[in-house]
Amino acid sequence: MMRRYERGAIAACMAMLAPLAMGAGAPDTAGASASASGEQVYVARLMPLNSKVSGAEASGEARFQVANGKLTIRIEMQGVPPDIEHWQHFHGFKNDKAATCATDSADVNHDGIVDLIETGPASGTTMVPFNADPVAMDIPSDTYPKAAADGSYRYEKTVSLAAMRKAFGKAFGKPKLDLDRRVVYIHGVPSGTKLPASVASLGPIPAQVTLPIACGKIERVTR
Ligand SMILES: [Cu+2]
Repeated sequence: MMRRYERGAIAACMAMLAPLAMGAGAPDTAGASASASGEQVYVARLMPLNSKVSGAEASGEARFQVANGKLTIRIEMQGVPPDIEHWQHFHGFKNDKAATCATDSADVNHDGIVDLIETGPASGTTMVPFNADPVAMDIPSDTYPKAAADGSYRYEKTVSLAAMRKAFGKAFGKPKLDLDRRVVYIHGVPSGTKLPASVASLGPIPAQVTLPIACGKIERVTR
């Protein structure tokens, strides 16, 4: 008697909940490609830019792993100007526009160099720094990685995803990082590098520091 009553009640409940469950199913489906742990991986393959100026064919990979409430950023570069610090960030747009890497055609003043400002139309603005403390969102800092004498470096940092989203939201109006709409830029040629006066930079920062030397579009990797 009791058992039958319970079964009936459960069936009625399920019938009532069915439309709700279907409605709630949509976001679940969208996240279905993530693995059981909820891990998401994004990769950007970095290709050289301005190699005529840098004298280096900078290339490498940036990898972003989202898992267990953390974001781990790993960047490995080769062929970059050695023994100097290299600014590195993801760049993007505040709206939903997807950023792409600037190409030679972005050199609108035809000085033979695609400077940071000229990357803007394709790549948007400088967003998150990959330095000692990405969450602090301090773009001008001296805590970016320094390349070894062989022109390589490796960077790895794990941050709280919640803290990163909060800082990002404060700076750009919404907390979603939207990694697959961003590009990664590596910057920097030696301070003594002669550049035309037409090469623009970020405020008072020397153009040698912000000169883009590699770029890669971040893409979601299906696992
Ligand atoms: Cu940058």
